[in-house]
Amino acid sequence: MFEEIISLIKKYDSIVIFGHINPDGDCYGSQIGLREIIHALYPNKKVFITGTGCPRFFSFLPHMDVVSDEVIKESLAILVDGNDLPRMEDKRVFDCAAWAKVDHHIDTNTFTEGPQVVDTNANSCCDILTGMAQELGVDISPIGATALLLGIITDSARFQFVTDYSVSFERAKYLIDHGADTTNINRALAKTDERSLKGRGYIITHYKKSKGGVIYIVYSKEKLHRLQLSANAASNNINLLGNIEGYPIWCSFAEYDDGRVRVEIRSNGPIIQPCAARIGGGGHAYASGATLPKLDYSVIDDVIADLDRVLEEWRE
Ligand SMILES: [Mn+2]
Repeated sequence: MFEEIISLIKKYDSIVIFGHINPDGDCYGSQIGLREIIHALYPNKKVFITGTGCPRFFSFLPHMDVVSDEVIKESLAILVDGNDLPRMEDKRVFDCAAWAKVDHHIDTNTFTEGPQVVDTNANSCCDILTGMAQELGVDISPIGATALLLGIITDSARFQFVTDYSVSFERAKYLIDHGADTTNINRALAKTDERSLKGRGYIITHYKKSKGGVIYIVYSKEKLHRLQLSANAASNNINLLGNIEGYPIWCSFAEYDDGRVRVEIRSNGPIIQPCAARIGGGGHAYASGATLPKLDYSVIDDVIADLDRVLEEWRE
């Protein structure tokens, strides 16, 4: 499964691992985990991770690297947890010498630059990379094991989705046997503060319901400033609107300081990925996102109307 990527890795002394826009635990964990796998196989290769990563885990996992433009140009780029070059956070991914990809998102078949391993049945990209370590007989380091377990735990929201976790649990056991630090992962994930508590209070008391029964919330940047919340932090509260009986679709719209709007859509009923694709986004069947160019309430009404329609068809 990984032969083509491995033979490409062999050809390059320098490798840069790219993660997606709005990096999450799976993206950041995949970057570190893959670097540890490559280091275990080829100790002399230089492997860098680029982007902002997830600072909340920096107390026990590595910081991101500063990579010069010169290094980028001579490096193999490996994309993790994102389906194509434009999805990557560090846009210098376009300047690399060659490309490969490992991902678990719905594949749009637009990535044609090099070998790829895509498994849309995998619960996380870290699941796939753990399978890679096992298949190649890698003795993964405790840092790599912790990073990969972080992605398995966060992308499954701590194994709470309705899906088959049997393979993930086997992989998690392999990682724990290799020294994954579950205590620090759980402490970092449990940590909160008063500001985020107030943010959660806001969404629970201010969400709206569409005619068709879609639950949603819109955050203007003025509102976010008053709440002292970033658009990303607000978007990450989306699942507080989830699993309310009778409301299988929930979504949020959060305006960034630069005026663009982050859209997150979730479902435990109809498949909503095509709705996200229609506004230029994508993701998974039941968890997708997009970015709108500006806060336009008529566009938001259109998105909600589209979701209402999907919901109505599903109910029939
Ligand atoms: Mn992921």
